[in-house]
Amino acid sequence: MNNAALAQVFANIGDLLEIKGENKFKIIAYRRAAETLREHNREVRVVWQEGGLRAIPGVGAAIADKIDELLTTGRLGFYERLKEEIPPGLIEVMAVPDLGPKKAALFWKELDITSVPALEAAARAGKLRALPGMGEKSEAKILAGIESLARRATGRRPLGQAWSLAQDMLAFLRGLAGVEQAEAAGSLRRYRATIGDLDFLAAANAPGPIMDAFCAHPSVARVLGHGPTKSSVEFANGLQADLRVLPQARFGTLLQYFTGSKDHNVKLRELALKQGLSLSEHALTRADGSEILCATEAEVYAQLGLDYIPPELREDRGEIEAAAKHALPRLVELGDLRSDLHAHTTWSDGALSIHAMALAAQARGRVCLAITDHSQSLGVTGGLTPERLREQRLEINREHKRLGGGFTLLQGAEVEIRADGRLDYADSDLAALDIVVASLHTSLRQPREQVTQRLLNAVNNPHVDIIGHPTGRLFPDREGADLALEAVLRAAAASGVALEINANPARLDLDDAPAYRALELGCLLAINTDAHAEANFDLAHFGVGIARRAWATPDQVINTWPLEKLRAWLASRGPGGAARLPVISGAPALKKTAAKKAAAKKSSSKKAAPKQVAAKKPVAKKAAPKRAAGKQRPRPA
Ligand code: DGT
Ligand code: CA
Ligand code: CA
Ligand code: ZN
Repeated sequence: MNNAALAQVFANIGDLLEIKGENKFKIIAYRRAAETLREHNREVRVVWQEGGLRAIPGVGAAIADKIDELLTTGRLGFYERLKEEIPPGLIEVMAVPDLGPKKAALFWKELDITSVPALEAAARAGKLRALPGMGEKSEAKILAGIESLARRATGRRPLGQAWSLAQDMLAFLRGLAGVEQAEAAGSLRRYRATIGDLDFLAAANAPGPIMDAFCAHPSVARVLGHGPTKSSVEFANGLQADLRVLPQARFGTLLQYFTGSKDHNVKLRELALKQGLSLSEHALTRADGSEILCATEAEVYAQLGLDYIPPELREDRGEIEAAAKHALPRLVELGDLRSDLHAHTTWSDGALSIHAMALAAQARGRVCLAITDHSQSLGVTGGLTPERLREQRLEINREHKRLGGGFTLLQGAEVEIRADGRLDYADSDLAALDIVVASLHTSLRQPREQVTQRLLNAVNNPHVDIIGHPTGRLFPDREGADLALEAVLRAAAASGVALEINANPARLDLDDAPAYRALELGCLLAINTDAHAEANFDLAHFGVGIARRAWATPDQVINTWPLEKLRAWLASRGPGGAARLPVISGAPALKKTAAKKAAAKKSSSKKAAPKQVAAKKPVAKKAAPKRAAGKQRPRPA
């Protein structure tokens, strides 16, 4: 069993327990284990053989025993018994968008529905609408959900699902005798949020043995084609992969060609033709048939008179024109990230203490972490009441001191944008926080106008600094809210709120296109991991990849800012922001200013309607975070 298969068992257990109505902490523990196993950067089987299961974060005794049983016997008694109790087909039923465990259990108990086809038949026959809490509308929604499920089944995989498989295979290829270089190309290298198939490339003089080894790899379920320089395989999870091998001297053109995108390649080939060169994966060929070999991609682009174009930009959105004019932006890089401004701890649904999360962020080179646990109305996550929030502040201040001067802990919250459009905390509570992330998690299926208005309320609330995962989409089975995104982006540009690119590959939200548009309109971005466990901090590169696809430069991403700049920006926000005092540097977890608090007190008698707050918001002069670079960048085609 590979990591993905192991993870799936625990995810399924979580789902089955939820249908059963088990204790939520137990359910969270299994889901967390599933996530940890899926993201773990080593093969769990190998870790198990070394006897190191318990050292994997989030793997306690109960989970370790179950992994041991699975890897020893290929089965898990606990899981088998659970499947006898709860029909496993309900897991698929739950995968229908907007169908939770409660509905799945209801359909099962009332109508004996244990599969998606049975559910579809019942919906078409109009049998669901009579059940408690159901109606014609919800029945129609379920049919639409089943349809979108079918579309996805044939379609693309989330990047995160393909990533670890790709890394395993790359390590394997790089370890083969005769392989001088191996890379994963295609959409994965370009950091598209979803992946059609994997494309592996290797540099070697004798391709035969490499093809054989690739096709015989233990995670390969089926060989679709096995040729002299090209093979195609399918993995157990249905994902397919191609491998191509050419000598090292030709690796540059090979890598360029199979990184794509197709549109980028077509335009590049046209450019080559204008210069009398034909571009293929083998070489650049002159009219007389002589070849120019390129061992690196940089040589390919240089031969055509272009600056090197990073893979994330290769979508024919103006990057070739910009490269010709030496006007490509300096894209944000992983190493630019100084802070992570969205993370959870055991205070709500995270796996680790504040201290442990701070150390984990610090170990990855961050100098600042915002603790943003969930707010009170999100019951399943153990969201914090205002009282608990105030208690948490004491611990954050303590931990901040304990960490010494080199690392800053901020107290924030991921405040729920409730179904009624109000935020989940009173303004006075928000004002006491260093940073506020506002997110949608519930009622995502509200009509467009209503759900858009909720987001606008948050964007316009002067206490909100970041909109978390703005559309709320979740791979593989929850589409984002039906937002009037352009209106939201424009409002964000006006209010100065930053829009998150949530780096978790289950989200990648905003995605590249809306993030590009956001930057065009003058918005700021935040790249956050939304970490719930130590390993989640390693997901930051996914968010950076999406930001790079959006042509983001470091100054447009608030996480790259030096701490003083970030603090000044945070301080400049909020009611009366422009009037606030300078921040005292080196102070423990900063509090929002007295000015901000006073304004909050004035405006809020217990959760004032957000629209009123918005209307009162002064047109505060923002700390000029705005983009010069972005405005100069070439426009997309
Ligand atoms: P995917 O797999 O759908 O997520 O997207 P890609 O970009 O990985 O596409 P894929 O796997 O079909 O092909 C890999 C790259 O190979 C693609 O980005 C560009 C190149 N390529 C494939 N087909 C063509 C083609 O017909 N013409 C040109 N110029 N390039 C192609
Ligand atoms: Ca591909
Ligand atoms: Ca392919
Ligand atoms: Zn979160």
